[in-house]
Amino acid sequence: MTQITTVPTAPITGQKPGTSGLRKKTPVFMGRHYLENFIQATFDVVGCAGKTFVLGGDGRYFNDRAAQVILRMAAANGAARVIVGQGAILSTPAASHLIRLNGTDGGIIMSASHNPGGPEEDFGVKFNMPNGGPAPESVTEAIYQRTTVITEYKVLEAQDVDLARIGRHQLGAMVVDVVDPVADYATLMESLFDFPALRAMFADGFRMRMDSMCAVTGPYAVEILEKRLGAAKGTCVNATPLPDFGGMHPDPNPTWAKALMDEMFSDTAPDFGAASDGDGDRNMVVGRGIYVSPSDSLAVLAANAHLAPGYAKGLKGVARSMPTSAAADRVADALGIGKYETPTGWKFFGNLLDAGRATICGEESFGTGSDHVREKDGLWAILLWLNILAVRKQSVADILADHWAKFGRNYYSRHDFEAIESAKADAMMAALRGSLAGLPGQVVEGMTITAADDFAYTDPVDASVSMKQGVRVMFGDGSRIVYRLSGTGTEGATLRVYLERYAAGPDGLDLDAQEALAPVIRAAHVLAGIAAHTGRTAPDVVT
Ligand code: VG1
Ligand code: CO
Repeated sequence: MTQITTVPTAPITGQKPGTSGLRKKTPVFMGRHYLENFIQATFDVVGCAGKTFVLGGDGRYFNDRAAQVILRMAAANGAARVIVGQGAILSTPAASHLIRLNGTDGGIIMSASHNPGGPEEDFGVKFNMPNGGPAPESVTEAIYQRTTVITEYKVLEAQDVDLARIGRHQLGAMVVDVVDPVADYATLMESLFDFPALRAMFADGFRMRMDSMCAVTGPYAVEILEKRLGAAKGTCVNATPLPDFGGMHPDPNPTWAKALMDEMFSDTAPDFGAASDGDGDRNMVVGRGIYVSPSDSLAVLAANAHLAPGYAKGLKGVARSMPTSAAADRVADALGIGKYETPTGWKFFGNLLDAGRATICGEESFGTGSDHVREKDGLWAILLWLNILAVRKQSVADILADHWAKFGRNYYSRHDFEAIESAKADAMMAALRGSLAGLPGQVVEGMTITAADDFAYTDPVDASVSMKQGVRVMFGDGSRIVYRLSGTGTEGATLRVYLERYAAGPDGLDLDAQEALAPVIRAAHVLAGIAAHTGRTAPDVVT
């Protein structure tokens, strides 16, 4: 007979989920009662008795042991059934799909996404709702409140479940179904994209490099690209997930995916390059000799999605996070479909997708996705690009040039200033917020400020309000600067400065983004007093 133990505990400060779940240094998560408190608080808020959940993670250090703890706690709290990816592995989009496919009551995803992993790096946990999407602020806030008053948690006294063995297991009265992490997801992709056309393209010699950054998409990419689509062996690199991501920073951007960038800009570059992040929800796409900014990628995907079978009927609407460039808005206007501007974080797209208002969503932070799941989806975006390339039979560079010629170009860049002392970053943001009222009418770098505010969002579906989502400064020529502090970091503060400038064309469409944005970048430093407040004169990461 297995026994349920009730363990006395006390609140641990700081268990407040950020942009995407609770993320902390791994040793913090492994500390006494830390994981247990957060999981019990989650079950207390969302309910557990009689329910079915999905469980999986990106395979980072502590993923396997955390899964066993969560399973024992789910069993002790009366869950009926948990569906777990083999080895406790599921990419975030695959977890979202399994939650929906099986009509479950939600899921727990173990990941700190693009943050490095390992004994001294980052770990994270988040709860996703029955729709497959990240819990909205009302739920994460309730979970946080619960962590501040928790007095006990329940856990089953039992041995580990053998998560290596696919099939049905029993944990006390709870059923544990261990499933292939890839199969259902691959089937979903096959239902959306023209696999025969993609197979033909690869058979014709199309070459690609897919860099999974030693993170979770490796097995998904090998199965779909190499096995089902016939891409050459070796197309997928860094395809074995490692607990510390091979010491890499699994963030698919030009800085951290430098090897891919170097390859794509070399003489031997293949036709197409792509990378994905720790948990598989982000993507970077690169053409031969050309980088595609995520904001442009969203716009190109929106403009061409109808070329893929899953979107042949057209899109209902396009949604982007506020800091993402307005390039997608121009496509929505041209298509005569809805456009939405939400706060940063995928949880804000859920209602729009559920309500059928938006079909495709995207963020400047290398996140794109659609209503096929309720998370952003790295491989989905890569496959949609491949489908578009297969139909249009043009290079990435030509597709971008055509797009800019038609819609104009929103030059865009994000500058990150990492590991700033929190007090200094907070002081800078406070001063900036205090200065907003006086900004309109001022001229900086020859550009007149027309509006300045702190972005607030009212959800058009449930009317929930989210305040203080980022400071925006808008200029008469359509340029824009956005400032916000990251909500996913685990060390100090990261200041994100988002820079945008519109060029209508036909001239001036092929400048280097940093050059085109130079006056906006200078204005951003002047207006916020970045150096005076933080001592930083140059960003750590430029995307
Ligand atoms: C960042 C990105 C945001 C993204 C979030 C989660 O958040 O800016 O767009 O949704 O990460 O992505 P922040 O608060 O650090 O700016 V993932 O792939 O880490 O789940
Ligand atoms: Co991610």
